[in-house]
Amino acid sequence: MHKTRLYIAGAFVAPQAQGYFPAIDPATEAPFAEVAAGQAADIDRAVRAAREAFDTGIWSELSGTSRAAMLRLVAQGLRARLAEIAALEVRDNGKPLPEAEWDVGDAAFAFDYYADLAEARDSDPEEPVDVGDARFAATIRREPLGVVAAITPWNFPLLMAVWKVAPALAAGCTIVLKPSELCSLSCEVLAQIIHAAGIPPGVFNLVTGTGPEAGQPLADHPLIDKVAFTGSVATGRKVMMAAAAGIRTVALELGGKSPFVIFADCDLDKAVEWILFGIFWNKGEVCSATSRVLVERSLYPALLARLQQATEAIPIGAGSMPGVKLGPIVSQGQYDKICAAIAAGKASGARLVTGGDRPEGLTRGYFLRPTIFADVPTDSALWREEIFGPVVCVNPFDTEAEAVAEANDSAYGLAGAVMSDDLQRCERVARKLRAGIIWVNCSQPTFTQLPWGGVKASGIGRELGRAGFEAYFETKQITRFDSRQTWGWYLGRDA
Ligand code: TXE
Repeated sequence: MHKTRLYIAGAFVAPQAQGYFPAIDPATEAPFAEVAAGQAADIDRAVRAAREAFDTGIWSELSGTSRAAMLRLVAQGLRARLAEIAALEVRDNGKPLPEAEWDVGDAAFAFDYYADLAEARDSDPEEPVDVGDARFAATIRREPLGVVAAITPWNFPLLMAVWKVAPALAAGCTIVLKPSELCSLSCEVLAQIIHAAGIPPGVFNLVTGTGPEAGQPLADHPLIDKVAFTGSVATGRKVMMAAAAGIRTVALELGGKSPFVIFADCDLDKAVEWILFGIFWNKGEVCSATSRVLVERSLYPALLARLQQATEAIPIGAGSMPGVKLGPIVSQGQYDKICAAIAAGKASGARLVTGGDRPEGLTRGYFLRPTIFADVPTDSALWREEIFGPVVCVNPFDTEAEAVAEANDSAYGLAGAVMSDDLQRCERVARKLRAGIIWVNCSQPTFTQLPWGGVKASGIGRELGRAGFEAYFETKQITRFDSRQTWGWYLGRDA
């Protein structure tokens, strides 16, 4: 069985304590690899390697163009191994193969995109600022902020890592990546590709391991400058507390319970298509999933009927099987968590329209039928808390104002979607929804060029786009006094 390695200071190494845990295929419940269980000592070595690589300037002082050339090699490496990585991701996470292929393609594109931004920065490193006093020449410089700790989740194991690694490396930072213990394997391949691209030792480091044993020591490490985290609110809070102790920059991408407002004037099939994609792609293990659907009352019965029929027709099975649109849940733990949420939902008085149990014939693997609840009490956990699985809540509304108020009545604010043939109405609602990401007449399409992140409990900061690049810089002002001039406050003008 394959045993993964850590990647520290340019070398693939075993964890110091020689510990391993199994990688489980969620479609069969069988172990298929042994994952290196990095611990505090490994984290310390990796952070020190990243610190040294940053401080010596072997990466941060290269031109953006030189960094870009290597990042483009990483993009090429990902494309060359796309089929292999996608298959690995399916085995580790359970997602349908075409969705895993999108992830790898998007990851490669992100390296190319941030290579372009690194290159563009070369021609524009400093911004002159007129301070209104001719004796001074001032500029603003953007400098790479230092050593980054990236702690990432299991739902898009490669892609969520790349959303941090690509812009951080493009900016000139060095990084220690700690992926989720549930899905670590694609990040080992990423390390191999980064190594082959010639990125200097210590610039990128990978330490796999559990949250408490590897994640927490990484978040706590005094030599890091920033923690970039994607995961649960509870762990995000711990990461932020660690950052507070060390006064370090923190970026958090946490969960959501995103609303999708559907008006009665829209095409029924288009609405159903986007509701399905909004909650069932990637098994609903998506932070931006539109898991609360609000439907204008006159369309509500017809929409529910069509949605039920289409949901019951979704092909379920191992992600590697052709035609499958819903794979197994990532792990036993996540499966149990979703089943508990469904049981609590039933007890809350919500109406179970379809799903909520194991599909017939699939006795092994963490398979769950796609689930619809209707008439959900809005004070229930089912309506308010993230489930992170293929479970959607659907409720009716009467007026636009009521829909907006209901949509915004959430602790979260990651995403929101609106659908109507009245585009002016869509624009109105888009502006009123309190979230970082709004989709009009669709749900979920995600572009590397656009900023990604949320408000309220959904997090702090933005990834992707230009904002996701700027997030890895610090701002420095340089104020230059004309030495031919005299300041003259203490020594007098003629001194
Ligand atoms: O998340 P954790 P889990 C939500 C989703 C899911 C729930 C639990 O609702 O059901 O979180 O998932 C690392 N110090 N999301 O338990 O624990 C951990 O090893 C430092 C939403 O997997 O947040 C992993 O690498 N790190 C989400 C990462 O944190 C720690 C994606 C995320 O794991 C740590 C995933 C600690 N003390 C889950 N403890 C999204 N926003 O997309 C754990 N980790």
